[in-house]
Amino acid sequence: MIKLTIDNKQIEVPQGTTIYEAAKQLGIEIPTLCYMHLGDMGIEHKPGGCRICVVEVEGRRNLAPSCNSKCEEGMVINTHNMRVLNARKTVMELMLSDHPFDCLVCAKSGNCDLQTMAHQFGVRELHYKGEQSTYKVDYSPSIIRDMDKCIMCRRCETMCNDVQTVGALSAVNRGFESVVAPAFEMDLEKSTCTYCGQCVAVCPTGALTEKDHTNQLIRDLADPKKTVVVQTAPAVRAALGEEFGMDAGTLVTGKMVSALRSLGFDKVFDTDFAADLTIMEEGTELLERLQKHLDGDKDVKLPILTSCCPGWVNFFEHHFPDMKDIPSTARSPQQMFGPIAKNYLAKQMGIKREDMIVVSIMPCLAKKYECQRDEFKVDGDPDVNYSISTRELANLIKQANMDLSTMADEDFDNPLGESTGAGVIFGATGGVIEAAARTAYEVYTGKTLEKVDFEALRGMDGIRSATVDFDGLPINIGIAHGLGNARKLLEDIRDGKSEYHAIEIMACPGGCIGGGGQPLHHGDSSILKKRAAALYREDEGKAIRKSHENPYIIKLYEEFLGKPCSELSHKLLHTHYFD
Ligand code: HC1
Ligand code: SF4
Repeated sequence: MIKLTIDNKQIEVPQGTTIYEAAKQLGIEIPTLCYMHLGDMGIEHKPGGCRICVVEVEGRRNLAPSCNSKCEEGMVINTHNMRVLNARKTVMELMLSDHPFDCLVCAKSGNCDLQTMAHQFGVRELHYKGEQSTYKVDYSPSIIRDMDKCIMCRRCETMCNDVQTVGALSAVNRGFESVVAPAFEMDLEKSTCTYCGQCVAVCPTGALTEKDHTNQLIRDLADPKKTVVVQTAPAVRAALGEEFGMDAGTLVTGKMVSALRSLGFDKVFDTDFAADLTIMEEGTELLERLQKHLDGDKDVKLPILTSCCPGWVNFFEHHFPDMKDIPSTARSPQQMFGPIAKNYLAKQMGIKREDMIVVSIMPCLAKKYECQRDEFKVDGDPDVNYSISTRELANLIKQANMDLSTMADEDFDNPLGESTGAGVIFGATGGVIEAAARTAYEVYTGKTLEKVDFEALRGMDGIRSATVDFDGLPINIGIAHGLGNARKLLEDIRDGKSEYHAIEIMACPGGCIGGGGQPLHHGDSSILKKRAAALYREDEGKAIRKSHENPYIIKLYEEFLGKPCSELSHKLLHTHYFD
């Protein structure tokens, strides 16, 4: 152990502890723009690049970056004296000398760490005039890259390479020319980017932001000729409240519904309904494949992989194209909702497809891309017109001068608003496969589950596995969240080492609750755990907790689809993948 003094407080820390960490243990927050600690993922990004976290070590000539300087015996450290404050302010001014001044219209304004810190350090004038970077803004269907605003903290690179193992972003060029970009500085859309949005979630400035669809939504809601219906993803309700000062894990389902109705949506529906539908299709596919496998059919491939996460779909299309026949062909709930709304609901409501706008509220940025994929359009008209993130919804509610915390609870509309507990838990890692297990067990065995909670499938470990007993038939289930973890399971399958019958994969750490469009959680896994717990609470409180018992799903099959995996289901609710 090492003894040292920080801001007149004594502390003892293990060898190897950084000054930044030791200060944190004392409750001293040292500002930083590049440091990032993702505890549960075992990732500590401490490049010491931004120099904002410098501290004074008494007896040393130079200030030390606290995030990558180790504590030493007897050190006496000052984290906030005038010498340190002066240095931080100078560093900030130098950073701003090559930063655009469009804060008034910047997508990150109000949420930008650089802006917040410049304000905190009292920067009121700029003493340095330097050369300005002039990169072309890169617009992809989900993410906008404006590298003039990049401060080279390289958090995005760590997220993309170390957590997600995608490798779409890395530092290129040197000195003033250096920038984080896809290989050969190609556009993100042409790279192997999955649009998971995890880089956006950790970017401290406006360099990486989501493609914002709010203005398009405002125009549609203001147009009396359009019928605008909305679906809300499972994970949104567990995080939206954070944008209004509520604690992480506060469920705001009913308040969110009333806010959406007040914003002017004609119908407020639930993606959870479509999640129940996904279970009917995907669960049937799982059982069909399993039965053929048991019958000795060598052509049948197991494990079956869930396919509802578009970041994950992008990942295997780019990185594992040889395995594209393994995932389920079931579309995601977002993309099942669209065709049901435009083919079934529109008819019930007596409106034409082209007059209906389907909007989704998603915790995810990849969903923006997913709904624009050609296979999800009919004569150029998308089944889901566009998707907005949880953060965009929060901003719109604030723009409309509503305070979510004081809103009354309201119920979703029907028929596409009724869901079971199984649909709700889709939003947390392990939830999709637990929902599938509830239905597949009962359909396969013909018995009623005594306990619908499959606790063994829950938790936050990056890779988990459990065996579920289907009345004498052991079903091996794997779960991975975060693409780095998914890669490990996929490599095992490719090497013929996988023992699983079914695997759930979600691109974002934590599943959708940790999506790139959610309120920023700064890598704090306790926030993810609270959001997951909220979804399991909502599941527990539901009268019906198994997808196949949703009365509106039963009716949908009776009135429209016939049966799961029918010809019409295949046409509207299934898809195919690309190399
Ligand atoms: Fe998800 Fe899904 S759970 S992908 O994480 O299958 O985004 O919440 O809506 O489509 O239902 C996201 C969440 C979401 C879909 C569902
Ligand atoms: Fe990498 Fe995901 Fe960002 Fe794409 S969206 S660059 S895959 S972290």
